[in-house]
Amino acid sequence: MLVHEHEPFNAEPPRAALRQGGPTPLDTFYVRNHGPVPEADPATWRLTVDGLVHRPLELSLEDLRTRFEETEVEATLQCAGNRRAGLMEVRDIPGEAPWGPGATSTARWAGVRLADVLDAAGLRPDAAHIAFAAPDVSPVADPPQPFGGSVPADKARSGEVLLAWSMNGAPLPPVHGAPLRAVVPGWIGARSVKWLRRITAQEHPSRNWFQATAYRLLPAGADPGRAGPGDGISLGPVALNCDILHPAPGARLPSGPTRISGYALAGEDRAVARVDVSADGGRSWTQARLGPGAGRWTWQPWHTDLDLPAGPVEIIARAWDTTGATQPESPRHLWNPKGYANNSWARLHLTCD
Ligand SMILES: Nc1nc2c(c(=O)[nH]1)N[C@H]1C(S)=C(S)[C@@H](COP(=O)(O)O)O[C@H]1N2
Ligand SMILES: [Mo]
Repeated sequence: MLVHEHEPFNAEPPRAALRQGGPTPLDTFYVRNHGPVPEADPATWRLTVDGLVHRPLELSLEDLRTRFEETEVEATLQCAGNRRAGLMEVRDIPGEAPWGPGATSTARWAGVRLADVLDAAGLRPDAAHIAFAAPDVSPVADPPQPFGGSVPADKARSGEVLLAWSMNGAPLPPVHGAPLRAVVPGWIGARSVKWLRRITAQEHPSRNWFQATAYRLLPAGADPGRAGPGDGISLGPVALNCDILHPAPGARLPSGPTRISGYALAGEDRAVARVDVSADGGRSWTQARLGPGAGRWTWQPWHTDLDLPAGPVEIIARAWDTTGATQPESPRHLWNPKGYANNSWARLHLTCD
């Protein structure tokens, strides 16, 4: 892992570790923490469901396992800060980690559907948002506060949103949210709240600092130190993205046929329709081969073979989604003061002999 920070722990897998696609091994899955990992005793741990519900609930892990059907969803999580390093090449972003393309990983998550738990609680018609709260107090927040966030009730009631206790068939590791976390496929990782303690149905989106103030797209000229609740654009569904995982950046290779591979991800209700790869600055494009193994909520591995000339080469990749949208060409057009949602074309520089 490439460790960005030890306290709190923040790390991403190197490109080579993500290369095989499919579920990411647990010891390789990226970690994004804003505070210390809270300890929880599974025996005394309780989940509270309250707010605009007819029947507030207090559930133990045993209650969750016995009262609701267990279900599994394979889903990719992607941090809104993924590929921030590309934005930092345009202009520095002080105080934020220079994430490469590895702030994203995929797992088979098992647990119960949030929809089933909300049904048991009886959502009132005025419940428009479902808020998640955790106990990890982050000193980054102003004022310091536990991590939280919300999703619209429609998303919360869709079958893919889980309260998960297992990852790739193993118990959820502490660093990934044990004993229980939300998993919100298709949305920025920040909404998949770890160490979940409380679910609140409410009329308004979460006022937690991590939703009201952070994880928002500010205009390029804004001072992030002065941003307050509601400033900028709230990030929700993941933006269409892709990156190149192989060869490694800066590699020296023999010229000739070369395998280029990577991942693409389309958020929420879109899927990856095509990935184009170019070795001549975008004058000509080759369509990469997609798959196998992409599910409704997972990244799309892709590869192609290009005949590379001798000398310095720039490889470019861009994905298209099922709505016909593609990625923006340059991080210059996307730069924002907190460095979120860099989904510009992937670029890789190589030298061929
Ligand atoms: N309680 C809590 N939940 C959290 C976070 C956090 O710091 N605290 N980080 C969020 C962010 S920004 C991301 S991208 C994902 C990362 O999940 P992972 O560490 O399991 O990869 O968790 C989200 N859930
Ligand atoms: Mo994140």
